[in-house]
Amino acid sequence: MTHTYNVPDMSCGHCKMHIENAFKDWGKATKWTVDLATKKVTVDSDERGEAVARIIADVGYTPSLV
Ligand SMILES: [Cu+2]
Repeated sequence: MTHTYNVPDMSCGHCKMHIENAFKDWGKATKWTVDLATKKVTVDSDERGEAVARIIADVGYTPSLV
């Protein structure tokens, strides 16, 4: 299942790397894309949307459903 979130408070390459690393460490997503231009994070995972959102929130950003 694909989950997409708006993350308006990510602003630079550091933010992108931070979130990408969080999903890498999580190990429950098969694919993730962090797009700074559109401020969207798209994640393929069988986990619930809340779990995906929590990964983003835990590294300091504010996800909201698209
Ligand atoms: Cu940043």
